[in-house]
Amino acid sequence: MQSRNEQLMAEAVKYIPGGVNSPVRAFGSIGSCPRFIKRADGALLWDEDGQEYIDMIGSWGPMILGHHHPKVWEQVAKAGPMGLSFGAATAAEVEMAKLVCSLVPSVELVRMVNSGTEAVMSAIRVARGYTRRNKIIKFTGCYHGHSDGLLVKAGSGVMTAGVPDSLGVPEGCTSDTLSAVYNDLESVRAHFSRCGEEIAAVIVEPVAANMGVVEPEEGFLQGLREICDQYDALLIFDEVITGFRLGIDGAQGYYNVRPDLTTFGKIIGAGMPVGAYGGRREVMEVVAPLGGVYQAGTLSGNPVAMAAGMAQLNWLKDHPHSYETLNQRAAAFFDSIREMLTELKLPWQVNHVGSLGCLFFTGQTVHDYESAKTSDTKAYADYCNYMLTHGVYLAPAQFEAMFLSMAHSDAQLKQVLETMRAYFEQL
Ligand code: HOZ
Repeated sequence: MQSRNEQLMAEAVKYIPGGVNSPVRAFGSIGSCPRFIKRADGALLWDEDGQEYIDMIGSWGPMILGHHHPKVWEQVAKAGPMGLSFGAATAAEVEMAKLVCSLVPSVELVRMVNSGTEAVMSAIRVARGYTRRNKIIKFTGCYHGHSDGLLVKAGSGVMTAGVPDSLGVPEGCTSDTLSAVYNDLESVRAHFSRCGEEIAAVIVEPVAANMGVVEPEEGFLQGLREICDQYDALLIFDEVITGFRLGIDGAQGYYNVRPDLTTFGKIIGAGMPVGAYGGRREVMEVVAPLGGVYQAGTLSGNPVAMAAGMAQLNWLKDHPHSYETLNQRAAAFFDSIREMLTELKLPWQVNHVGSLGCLFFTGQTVHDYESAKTSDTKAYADYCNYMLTHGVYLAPAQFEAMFLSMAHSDAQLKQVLETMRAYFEQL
């Protein structure tokens, strides 16, 4: 007999391409049936079959306080009845912008949008408009959403599906996108030596988290800053994943490097569809209606999304030690996986930065896209299916991260470790 998840998938494929609204959700790379999630609370999820999971994804990052946080929910419940969308200016947007600018020192002006993809697409346009240059550098394996110009050697879903670049993206859209190697400043310098005066910006995930998790090596982010300064190009940090996660001031605070522009994603809306881009006043002043770079959106700064996001950001601001606790707990968790692998003589790699981490099924250290690709994705699929069947909800793809939240208890993390151990021991 089919499970409810299977029944739903059978129905979904009739009406939705591949049955899902985002490819990674299809569970294709692990050869399994998607879990249709019915409800979530704290660090737990329940699917339509009633199976309970410890959630190690957290909606791909934004649920840093866990699901259904009372403070967030209280504000959403207040904002909803006042109106779902006005397509007009609201006090909440002003408050949100003020809050983001006060929390992230490099951001002096900020514009709300509806997703990380939109934020990055807009930030690139701003960088081009400000510098009057066209080329951008991105890093192989870094994912910046699915806008045309950035679907070049993107990581994540594209990497998992084995699609190097997307169909439907005309060459003209990507001809100004140059690829460099993550953690390799020479590969960046080579582009600048060839055509530095044409390069508008370098965009980077300060911690790469869409080819699995890859930490920037010492001096890498600082080196990017120096090269950009040398050539009057802008440095864009895509903090869709790291923003308000590694700390209240994101990766730029964690590594003490100040970008010109920053993009944020769903964490700014506590899981509601929100993104934002912001940066130096002088640069952001090119955005319409102040300047000549057009960017717009009826739903941008949506009142309910702003209420949810502000509740989460205010909570984080009012609990400055919460990051320390989360990062310490995460360090202990990822260290335990490493120790377990050593004890069981398994050669795999654990990469982590703060509450982001991942397990690569490779014996090589992973520091860029090429080394990430040495991971055995079949081994990951087997492991992931075991974990799912035993109540741990992991990303259904090797090249994604685990996201710990402040709602994960020691007992829940211990349970995840015990489930991993049970899997490793039966290999
Ligand atoms: N790599 C994406 C999160 N950064 C996966 C989520 C999705 O594409 O739906």
